[in-house]
Amino acid sequence: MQRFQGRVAVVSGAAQGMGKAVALRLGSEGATVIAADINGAGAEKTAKEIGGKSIGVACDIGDEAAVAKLFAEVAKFGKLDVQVNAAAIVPFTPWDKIDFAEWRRIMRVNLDGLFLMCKAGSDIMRKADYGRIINFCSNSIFAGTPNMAHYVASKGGVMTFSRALATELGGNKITVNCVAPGLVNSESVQASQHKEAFGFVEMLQAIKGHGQPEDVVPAVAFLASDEAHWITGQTLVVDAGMVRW
Ligand code: 4PL
Repeated sequence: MQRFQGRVAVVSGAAQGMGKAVALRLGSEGATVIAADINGAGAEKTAKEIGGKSIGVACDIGDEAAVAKLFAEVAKFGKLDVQVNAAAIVPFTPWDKIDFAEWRRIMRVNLDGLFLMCKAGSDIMRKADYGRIINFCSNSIFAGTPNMAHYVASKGGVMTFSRALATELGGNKITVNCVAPGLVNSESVQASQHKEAFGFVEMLQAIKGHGQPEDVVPAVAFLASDEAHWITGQTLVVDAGMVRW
């Protein structure tokens, strides 16, 4: 399939995990991708793997000035068709270790960063009366997954913000949807104690196995495609049936 021929896409969190997997797929289907990540070298590596006019940009999405710099690069492409917001901090912090600084560290990236990215992206999309925004939620908002109360709160915000943004941007024919993965075997999970939860999570899944970044990609690509124009404000759980709602 070549659903993104001639399309310009920005993907945050594109240096690793699901963000990288999504960036590679959009690129392989023809998109020019601006791969953004706080790990600038990793973002550039992703862009190089895609090839063509794709670029990598170092960006801390929680920093308003850094997001402005990122979108100065996006503006050079003349339009923005697709925005995938995958960047997030995935903490493993027991409740008694969450102080206000730790709470703010997560909110700053997972929610403030999403706000900054969606504000800048939609400012470009509104001019064209076209756009696809896909935000990364998490099935932990349904499960109340332990050791990440601040993360769960931030992802609940991602879902409800996306609903509201879908309403605001519908008049401009911009869709805003979420995917809500379960536990996925990404670099950030492998680097944390979350990796110890695969057995428990698998027990709850309707379909057995350990989620991989590539398992989430098709849902994102569909929501990013032209033909998903009648779907907005939705959250699609992509977790092998761990959560059914
Ligand atoms: C079920 O989003 O949804 C662990 C770590 N377990 O980040 C998540 C589950 C994690 C999740 C998540």
